[in-house]
Amino acid sequence: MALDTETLKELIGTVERFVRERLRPLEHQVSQDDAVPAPVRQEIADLGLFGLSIPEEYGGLGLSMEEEVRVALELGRTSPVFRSLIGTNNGIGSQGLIMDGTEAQKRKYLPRMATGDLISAFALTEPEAGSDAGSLRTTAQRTEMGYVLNGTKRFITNAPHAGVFTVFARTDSKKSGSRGVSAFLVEAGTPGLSLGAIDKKMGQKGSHTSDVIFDNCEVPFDALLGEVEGQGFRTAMKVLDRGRLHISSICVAMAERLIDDSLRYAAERKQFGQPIAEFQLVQAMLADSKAEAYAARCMVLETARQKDAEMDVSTEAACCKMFASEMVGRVADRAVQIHGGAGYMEEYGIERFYRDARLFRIYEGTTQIQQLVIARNMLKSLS
Ligand code: COS
Repeated sequence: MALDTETLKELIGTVERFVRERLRPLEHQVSQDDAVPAPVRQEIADLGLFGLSIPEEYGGLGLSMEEEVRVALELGRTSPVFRSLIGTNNGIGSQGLIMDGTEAQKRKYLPRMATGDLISAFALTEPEAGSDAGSLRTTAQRTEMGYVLNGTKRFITNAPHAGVFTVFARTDSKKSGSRGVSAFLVEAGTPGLSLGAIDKKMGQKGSHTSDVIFDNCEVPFDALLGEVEGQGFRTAMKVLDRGRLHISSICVAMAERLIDDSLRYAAERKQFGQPIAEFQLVQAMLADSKAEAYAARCMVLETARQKDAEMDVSTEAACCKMFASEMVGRVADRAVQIHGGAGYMEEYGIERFYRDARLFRIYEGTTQIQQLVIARNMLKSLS
Protein backbone atom coordinates (compact mmCIF):
# COMPACT_ATOMS: atom_id res chain seq x y z
CA MET A 1 0.00 0.00 0.00
CA ALA A 2 1.37 3.41 -0.93
CA LEU A 3 -0.85 5.34 1.49
CA ASP A 4 -1.54 4.76 5.17
CA THR A 5 -5.12 3.77 6.03
CA GLU A 6 -6.10 7.25 7.23
CA THR A 7 -4.76 9.08 4.16
CA LEU A 8 -6.45 6.60 1.82
CA LYS A 9 -9.73 7.00 3.71
CA GLU A 10 -9.41 10.77 3.41
CA LEU A 11 -8.68 10.60 -0.35
CA ILE A 12 -11.63 8.28 -0.98
CA GLY A 13 -13.88 10.54 1.14
CA THR A 14 -12.77 13.60 -0.82
CA VAL A 15 -13.43 11.92 -4.17
CA GLU A 16 -16.83 10.66 -2.96
CA ARG A 17 -17.83 14.21 -1.93
CA PHE A 18 -16.43 15.77 -5.11
CA VAL A 19 -18.42 13.32 -7.24
CA ARG A 20 -21.63 13.86 -5.26
CA GLU A 21 -21.50 17.64 -4.88
CA ARG A 22 -19.59 18.84 -7.92
CA LEU A 23 -19.70 16.29 -10.74
CA ARG A 24 -23.17 14.74 -10.51
CA PRO A 25 -24.99 18.08 -10.96
CA LEU A 26 -22.96 18.63 -14.17
CA GLU A 27 -23.70 15.30 -15.87
CA HIS A 28 -26.44 16.58 -18.16
CA GLN A 29 -24.59 19.78 -19.08
CA VAL A 30 -21.38 17.94 -19.95
CA SER A 31 -23.30 15.60 -22.23
CA GLN A 32 -25.20 18.45 -23.90
CA ASP A 33 -22.10 20.62 -24.38
CA ASP A 34 -19.89 17.64 -25.25
CA ALA A 35 -17.22 19.16 -22.98
CA VAL A 36 -16.03 19.14 -19.37
CA PRO A 37 -15.93 22.79 -18.17
CA ALA A 38 -12.37 24.11 -17.79
CA PRO A 39 -12.75 25.03 -14.07
CA VAL A 40 -13.87 21.46 -13.29
CA ARG A 41 -10.90 20.08 -15.17
CA GLN A 42 -8.69 22.30 -13.00
CA GLU A 43 -10.37 21.07 -9.79
CA ILE A 44 -9.79 17.48 -10.94
CA ALA A 45 -6.11 18.35 -11.48
CA ASP A 46 -5.89 20.10 -8.08
CA LEU A 47 -7.15 16.93 -6.40
CA GLY A 48 -4.21 15.06 -7.94
CA LEU A 49 -6.48 12.76 -9.93
CA PHE A 50 -4.39 12.93 -13.11
CA GLY A 51 -1.51 11.28 -11.26
CA LEU A 52 -3.17 8.56 -9.20
CA SER A 53 -1.05 5.75 -10.60
CA ILE A 54 2.08 7.74 -11.49
CA PRO A 55 4.93 6.99 -9.03
CA GLU A 56 5.57 9.60 -6.34
CA GLU A 57 9.13 10.24 -7.57
CA TYR A 58 7.56 11.64 -10.76
CA GLY A 59 5.01 13.78 -8.97
CA GLY A 60 2.07 11.38 -8.81
CA LEU A 61 0.30 9.79 -5.87
CA GLY A 62 1.84 6.39 -6.65
CA LEU A 63 -1.22 4.43 -5.61
CA SER A 64 -1.14 0.66 -5.52
CA MET A 65 -3.58 -1.14 -7.82
CA GLU A 66 -5.98 -1.80 -4.95
CA GLU A 67 -5.88 1.85 -3.91
CA GLU A 68 -6.44 2.99 -7.47
CA VAL A 69 -9.40 0.63 -7.79
CA ARG A 70 -10.89 1.95 -4.54
CA VAL A 71 -10.65 5.53 -5.84
CA ALA A 72 -12.11 4.47 -9.21
CA LEU A 73 -15.02 2.82 -7.38
CA GLU A 74 -15.98 6.33 -6.19
CA LEU A 75 -14.99 8.32 -9.28
CA GLY A 76 -17.05 6.00 -11.46
CA ARG A 77 -20.33 6.82 -9.69
CA THR A 78 -20.99 9.62 -12.15
CA SER A 79 -20.72 10.15 -15.90
CA PRO A 80 -17.73 8.08 -17.14
CA VAL A 81 -16.62 11.15 -19.07
CA PHE A 82 -14.95 12.62 -15.96
CA ARG A 83 -13.00 9.40 -15.49
CA SER A 84 -12.08 9.38 -19.16
CA LEU A 85 -10.46 12.80 -18.76
CA ILE A 86 -7.92 11.36 -16.30
CA GLY A 87 -8.12 7.79 -17.64
CA THR A 88 -5.35 7.90 -20.19
CA ASN A 89 -2.87 9.70 -17.90
CA ASN A 90 -3.42 7.07 -15.21
CA GLY A 91 -3.76 4.12 -17.55
CA ILE A 92 -3.05 3.36 -21.16
CA GLY A 93 -1.36 6.72 -21.86
CA SER A 94 1.23 6.52 -19.07
CA GLN A 95 1.65 2.88 -18.11
CA GLY A 96 3.76 1.86 -21.10
CA LEU A 97 6.18 4.61 -20.14
CA ILE A 98 6.13 3.63 -16.45
CA MET A 99 6.64 -0.07 -17.22
CA ASP A 100 9.14 0.06 -20.07
CA GLY A 101 10.38 3.66 -20.54
CA THR A 102 13.94 4.80 -19.92
CA GLU A 103 14.63 7.01 -16.90
CA ALA A 104 15.08 10.04 -19.21
CA GLN A 105 11.73 9.37 -20.92
CA LYS A 106 9.99 9.08 -17.56
CA ARG A 107 11.52 12.32 -16.28
CA LYS A 108 10.58 14.10 -19.48
CA TYR A 109 6.88 13.26 -19.47
CA LEU A 110 5.55 11.78 -16.23
CA PRO A 111 5.70 14.88 -13.96
CA ARG A 112 3.55 16.88 -16.40
CA MET A 113 1.16 13.96 -16.85
CA ALA A 114 0.75 13.73 -13.07
CA THR A 115 -0.39 17.35 -12.86
CA GLY A 116 -2.63 17.09 -15.93
CA ASP A 117 -0.56 19.70 -17.79
CA LEU A 118 0.23 17.05 -20.37
CA ILE A 119 -2.44 14.65 -21.65
CA SER A 120 -1.31 11.32 -22.99
CA ALA A 121 -2.95 8.93 -25.43
CA PHE A 122 -2.46 5.31 -26.49
CA ALA A 123 -2.37 4.83 -30.25
CA LEU A 124 -2.72 1.11 -30.98
CA THR A 125 -5.98 0.59 -32.93
CA GLU A 126 -5.99 1.11 -36.69
CA PRO A 127 -8.67 1.02 -39.39
CA GLU A 128 -7.68 -2.58 -40.22
CA ALA A 129 -6.31 -3.65 -36.83
CA GLY A 130 -8.70 -3.58 -33.87
CA SER A 131 -9.04 -6.86 -31.97
CA ASP A 132 -6.16 -8.27 -34.03
CA ALA A 133 -3.78 -5.67 -32.65
CA GLY A 134 -0.72 -7.65 -33.82
CA SER A 135 -1.65 -7.05 -37.46
CA LEU A 136 -1.10 -3.30 -37.23
CA ARG A 137 0.27 -1.67 -40.38
CA THR A 138 1.75 1.62 -39.19
CA THR A 139 5.45 1.55 -40.00
CA ALA A 140 8.46 3.12 -38.35
CA GLN A 141 11.34 3.14 -40.79
CA ARG A 142 14.78 3.55 -39.26
CA THR A 143 16.88 6.35 -40.78
CA GLU A 144 20.17 8.03 -39.87
CA MET A 145 18.31 10.58 -37.77
CA GLY A 146 15.78 8.32 -36.05
CA TYR A 147 12.53 6.85 -37.39
CA VAL A 148 9.91 7.93 -39.93
CA LEU A 149 6.33 6.94 -39.05
CA ASN A 150 3.58 6.33 -41.58
CA GLY A 151 0.06 5.07 -40.93
CA THR A 152 -3.30 5.87 -39.37
CA LYS A 153 -4.54 5.17 -35.84
CA ARG A 154 -8.28 5.09 -35.17
CA PHE A 155 -10.70 5.91 -32.29
CA ILE A 156 -7.85 7.22 -30.12
CA THR A 157 -9.21 8.38 -26.76
CA ASN A 158 -8.16 11.90 -25.76
CA ALA A 159 -6.24 12.35 -29.04
CA PRO A 160 -7.70 15.86 -29.57
CA HIS A 161 -6.26 16.93 -26.19
CA ALA A 162 -3.07 14.88 -26.11
CA GLY A 163 0.42 16.34 -25.92
CA VAL A 164 2.10 12.95 -26.28
CA PHE A 165 1.08 9.65 -27.87
CA THR A 166 2.38 6.15 -27.22
CA VAL A 167 2.33 4.92 -30.80
CA PHE A 168 2.68 1.28 -31.83
CA ALA A 169 4.38 0.80 -35.19
CA ARG A 170 6.16 -1.93 -37.11
CA THR A 171 9.95 -1.47 -37.10
CA ASP A 172 10.66 -4.82 -38.70
CA SER A 173 8.61 -5.61 -41.80
CA LYS A 174 10.21 -9.07 -42.08
CA LYS A 175 8.63 -10.19 -38.80
CA SER A 176 4.92 -10.87 -39.10
CA GLY A 177 2.21 -10.45 -36.48
CA SER A 178 3.02 -9.03 -33.09
CA ARG A 179 6.78 -9.49 -33.48
CA GLY A 180 8.50 -6.52 -35.04
CA VAL A 181 6.20 -4.01 -33.33
CA SER A 182 7.81 -1.19 -31.34
CA ALA A 183 6.38 1.62 -29.23
CA PHE A 184 7.23 5.31 -29.71
CA LEU A 185 6.58 8.44 -27.71
CA VAL A 186 5.47 11.01 -30.26
CA GLU A 187 4.68 14.57 -29.29
CA ALA A 188 1.69 16.46 -30.68
CA GLY A 189 2.91 19.14 -33.05
CA THR A 190 5.61 16.94 -34.55
CA PRO A 191 5.58 17.67 -38.31
CA GLY A 192 3.76 14.88 -40.14
CA LEU A 193 1.40 14.13 -37.22
CA SER A 194 -2.18 15.30 -37.71
CA LEU A 195 -5.60 14.52 -36.28
CA GLY A 196 -8.86 13.54 -37.93
CA ALA A 197 -12.19 15.14 -37.04
CA ILE A 198 -13.56 14.41 -33.57
CA ASP A 199 -15.67 11.21 -33.79
CA LYS A 200 -19.42 11.41 -33.21
CA LYS A 201 -20.15 8.68 -30.65
CA MET A 202 -23.25 6.91 -29.31
CA GLY A 203 -22.49 8.02 -25.76
CA GLN A 204 -19.80 9.28 -23.38
CA LYS A 205 -20.28 12.76 -24.84
CA GLY A 206 -17.69 15.09 -23.40
CA SER A 207 -14.92 12.57 -23.94
CA HIS A 208 -13.29 12.75 -27.35
CA THR A 209 -11.67 10.37 -29.80
CA SER A 210 -10.23 10.88 -33.27
CA ASP A 211 -7.92 9.41 -35.88
CA VAL A 212 -4.21 10.14 -35.52
CA ILE A 213 -2.43 10.27 -38.86
CA PHE A 214 1.30 9.88 -39.45
CA ASP A 215 2.58 11.08 -42.79
CA ASN A 216 6.37 10.86 -42.95
CA CYS A 217 6.47 11.86 -39.30
CA GLU A 218 10.12 11.97 -38.20
CA VAL A 219 11.02 11.23 -34.59
CA PRO A 220 14.46 11.00 -32.95
CA PHE A 221 15.99 7.73 -31.73
CA ASP A 222 15.14 8.55 -28.15
CA ALA A 223 11.42 8.53 -29.01
CA LEU A 224 11.63 4.72 -29.11
CA LEU A 225 10.07 3.53 -25.83
CA GLY A 226 12.75 2.00 -23.65
CA GLU A 227 15.10 2.51 -26.60
CA VAL A 228 14.47 -1.16 -27.47
CA GLU A 229 12.92 -2.33 -30.73
CA GLY A 230 10.45 -5.21 -30.97
CA GLN A 231 9.04 -4.91 -27.45
CA GLY A 232 6.01 -2.82 -28.37
CA PHE A 233 3.38 -5.52 -28.50
CA ARG A 234 4.33 -6.95 -25.11
CA THR A 235 4.21 -3.43 -23.68
CA ALA A 236 0.72 -2.94 -25.16
CA MET A 237 -0.52 -6.23 -23.68
CA LYS A 238 0.86 -5.44 -20.21
CA VAL A 239 -0.71 -1.98 -20.33
CA LEU A 240 -4.05 -3.48 -21.34
CA ASP A 241 -3.96 -6.07 -18.53
CA ARG A 242 -3.79 -3.21 -16.07
CA GLY A 243 -6.22 -0.99 -17.97
CA ARG A 244 -8.82 -3.76 -18.03
CA LEU A 245 -8.82 -3.88 -14.26
CA HIS A 246 -9.30 -0.13 -14.01
CA ILE A 247 -12.20 -0.19 -16.52
CA SER A 248 -13.78 -3.05 -14.54
CA SER A 249 -13.85 -0.91 -11.40
CA ILE A 250 -15.54 1.89 -13.36
CA CYS A 251 -18.18 -0.64 -14.52
CA VAL A 252 -18.81 -1.66 -10.90
CA ALA A 253 -19.11 1.97 -9.81
CA MET A 254 -21.57 2.82 -12.58
CA ALA A 255 -23.63 -0.27 -11.75
CA GLU A 256 -23.75 0.72 -8.08
CA ARG A 257 -24.87 4.23 -9.01
CA LEU A 258 -27.63 2.87 -11.25
CA ILE A 259 -28.77 0.47 -8.54
CA ASP A 260 -29.02 3.39 -6.06
CA ASP A 261 -31.00 5.45 -8.57
CA SER A 262 -33.29 2.51 -9.38
CA LEU A 263 -33.88 1.71 -5.72
CA ARG A 264 -34.82 5.30 -4.88
CA TYR A 265 -37.09 5.55 -7.89
CA ALA A 266 -38.79 2.23 -7.13
CA ALA A 267 -39.41 3.30 -3.52
CA GLU A 268 -41.06 6.58 -4.63
CA ARG A 269 -42.90 5.66 -7.81
CA LYS A 270 -46.41 4.39 -7.08
CA GLN A 271 -48.52 2.17 -9.34
CA PHE A 272 -51.52 0.03 -8.48
CA GLY A 273 -51.70 2.03 -5.23
CA GLN A 274 -48.25 1.20 -3.86
CA PRO A 275 -44.55 1.87 -4.48
CA ILE A 276 -43.34 -0.32 -7.35
CA ALA A 277 -40.52 -1.51 -5.03
CA GLU A 278 -43.21 -3.56 -3.25
CA PHE A 279 -43.70 -5.70 -6.34
CA GLN A 280 -41.66 -8.86 -6.40
CA LEU A 281 -40.91 -8.62 -10.12
CA VAL A 282 -39.25 -5.24 -9.52
CA GLN A 283 -37.50 -6.63 -6.43
CA ALA A 284 -36.10 -9.44 -8.57
CA MET A 285 -34.50 -6.91 -10.92
CA LEU A 286 -33.02 -4.96 -8.01
CA ALA A 287 -31.72 -8.13 -6.36
CA ASP A 288 -30.13 -9.49 -9.55
CA SER A 289 -28.37 -6.17 -10.13
CA LYS A 290 -27.17 -6.00 -6.53
CA ALA A 291 -25.77 -9.53 -6.52
CA GLU A 292 -24.03 -9.13 -9.88
CA ALA A 293 -22.47 -5.78 -8.97
CA TYR A 294 -21.28 -7.25 -5.67
CA ALA A 295 -19.71 -10.22 -7.46
CA ALA A 296 -17.87 -7.88 -9.85
CA ARG A 297 -16.70 -5.66 -6.94
CA CYS A 298 -15.20 -8.69 -5.18
CA MET A 299 -13.50 -9.89 -8.39
CA VAL A 300 -11.97 -6.49 -9.08
CA LEU A 301 -10.64 -5.97 -5.56
CA GLU A 302 -9.24 -9.50 -5.35
CA THR A 303 -7.50 -9.18 -8.73
CA ALA A 304 -6.08 -5.78 -7.73
CA ARG A 305 -4.63 -7.34 -4.56
CA GLN A 306 -3.09 -10.15 -6.65
CA LYS A 307 -1.57 -7.57 -9.00
CA ASP A 308 -0.09 -5.73 -6.02
CA ALA A 309 1.40 -9.06 -4.92
CA GLU A 310 3.09 -9.14 -8.36
CA MET A 311 1.12 -12.15 -9.56
CA ASP A 312 0.36 -12.56 -13.27
CA VAL A 313 -3.26 -11.41 -13.49
CA SER A 314 -3.71 -11.51 -17.25
CA THR A 315 -6.48 -14.14 -16.95
CA GLU A 316 -8.11 -12.55 -13.91
CA ALA A 317 -8.07 -9.04 -15.42
CA ALA A 318 -9.77 -10.42 -18.54
CA CYS A 319 -12.33 -12.22 -16.31
CA CYS A 320 -13.02 -8.93 -14.50
CA LYS A 321 -13.35 -6.93 -17.73
CA MET A 322 -15.63 -9.51 -19.31
CA PHE A 323 -17.87 -9.98 -16.27
CA ALA A 324 -18.00 -6.36 -15.07
CA SER A 325 -18.67 -4.79 -18.49
CA GLU A 326 -21.39 -7.33 -19.34
CA MET A 327 -22.80 -6.93 -15.82
CA VAL A 328 -23.13 -3.14 -16.06
CA GLY A 329 -24.88 -3.58 -19.42
CA ARG A 330 -27.50 -5.78 -17.75
CA VAL A 331 -27.77 -3.44 -14.75
CA ALA A 332 -28.24 -0.40 -17.02
CA ASP A 333 -30.91 -2.27 -18.97
CA ARG A 334 -32.78 -3.14 -15.75
CA ALA A 335 -32.41 0.48 -14.57
CA VAL A 336 -34.22 1.64 -17.72
CA GLN A 337 -36.87 -1.04 -17.14
CA ILE A 338 -37.44 -0.08 -13.50
CA HIS A 339 -37.73 3.59 -14.47
CA GLY A 340 -40.19 2.63 -17.23
CA GLY A 341 -41.06 5.53 -19.56
CA ALA A 342 -38.88 7.84 -17.45
CA GLY A 343 -35.93 5.55 -18.11
CA TYR A 344 -36.22 6.27 -21.81
CA MET A 345 -36.41 10.06 -21.41
CA GLU A 346 -33.32 12.22 -21.54
CA GLU A 347 -34.13 14.36 -18.49
CA TYR A 348 -33.81 11.43 -16.04
CA GLY A 349 -30.29 10.61 -17.24
CA ILE A 350 -30.78 6.84 -17.12
CA GLU A 351 -30.82 6.46 -20.90
CA ARG A 352 -27.53 8.38 -21.00
CA PHE A 353 -25.88 5.82 -18.68
CA TYR A 354 -27.40 3.04 -20.80
CA ARG A 355 -25.64 4.45 -23.88
CA ASP A 356 -22.45 5.27 -21.98
CA ALA A 357 -22.20 1.72 -20.59
CA ARG A 358 -22.24 0.16 -24.06
CA LEU A 359 -18.65 1.16 -24.72
CA PHE A 360 -17.30 -0.86 -21.78
CA ARG A 361 -17.93 -4.11 -23.66
CA ILE A 362 -15.86 -2.87 -26.58
CA TYR A 363 -12.83 -0.79 -25.67
CA GLU A 364 -9.61 -2.09 -24.10
CA GLY A 365 -10.60 -5.43 -25.66
CA THR A 366 -14.08 -6.65 -26.56
CA THR A 367 -15.84 -9.30 -24.49
CA GLN A 368 -14.89 -11.81 -27.18
CA ILE A 369 -11.19 -10.89 -26.84
CA GLN A 370 -11.42 -11.36 -23.07
CA GLN A 371 -12.97 -14.81 -23.64
CA LEU A 372 -10.13 -15.62 -26.01
CA VAL A 373 -7.47 -14.46 -23.52
CA ILE A 374 -9.06 -16.43 -20.66
CA ALA A 375 -9.47 -19.65 -22.66
CA ARG A 376 -5.98 -19.43 -24.20
CA ASN A 377 -4.39 -18.99 -20.77
CA MET A 378 -6.43 -21.93 -19.43
CA LEU A 379 -5.22 -24.13 -22.27
CA LYS A 380 -1.61 -22.95 -21.76
CA SER A 381 -1.80 -24.04 -18.12
CA LEU A 382 -2.35 -27.63 -19.32
CA SER A 383 1.05 -27.81 -21.00
N1 COS B 1 1.55 -9.67 -21.01
C1 COS B 1 2.78 -9.75 -21.55
N2 COS B 1 3.03 -10.28 -22.77
C2 COS B 1 1.98 -10.73 -23.46
C3 COS B 1 0.66 -10.69 -22.96
C4 COS B 1 0.48 -10.13 -21.68
N3 COS B 1 -0.74 -10.04 -21.15
N4 COS B 1 -0.17 -11.21 -23.88
C5 COS B 1 0.60 -11.59 -24.93
N5 COS B 1 1.89 -11.29 -24.66
C6 COS B 1 3.05 -11.56 -25.53
C7 COS B 1 3.14 -13.05 -25.79
O1 COS B 1 3.89 -13.69 -24.80
C8 COS B 1 3.83 -13.10 -27.13
O2 COS B 1 5.21 -12.89 -26.95
P1 COS B 1 6.28 -13.69 -27.83
O3 COS B 1 6.08 -13.21 -29.24
O4 COS B 1 7.60 -13.28 -27.24
O5 COS B 1 5.96 -15.16 -27.69
C9 COS B 1 3.30 -11.86 -27.84
O6 COS B 1 2.85 -10.97 -26.81
C10 COS B 1 2.17 -12.17 -28.78
O7 COS B 1 1.12 -12.77 -28.06
P2 COS B 1 -0.02 -13.62 -28.79
O8 COS B 1 0.60 -14.66 -29.65
O9 COS B 1 -0.99 -14.04 -27.75
O10 COS B 1 -0.67 -12.48 -29.76
P3 COS B 1 -1.88 -12.53 -30.74
O11 COS B 1 -1.52 -11.71 -31.92
O12 COS B 1 -2.34 -13.93 -30.96
O13 COS B 1 -3.06 -11.68 -30.01
C11 COS B 1 -4.64 -10.81 -28.46
C12 COS B 1 -3.34 -11.62 -28.74
C13 COS B 1 -5.80 -11.18 -29.36
C14 COS B 1 -4.95 -11.16 -27.03
C15 COS B 1 -4.30 -9.29 -28.61
O14 COS B 1 -4.15 -8.96 -29.96
C16 COS B 1 -5.35 -8.39 -27.97
O15 COS B 1 -5.36 -8.20 -26.76
N6 COS B 1 -6.23 -7.81 -28.80
C17 COS B 1 -7.16 -6.81 -28.33
C18 COS B 1 -6.55 -5.47 -28.43
C19 COS B 1 -7.33 -4.47 -27.65
O16 COS B 1 -7.65 -4.66 -26.49
N7 COS B 1 -7.61 -3.36 -28.30
C20 COS B 1 -8.35 -2.35 -27.65
C21 COS B 1 -7.89 -1.04 -28.14
S1 COS B 1 -6.75 -0.31 -27.16
S2 COS B 1 -7.90 0.81 -26.03
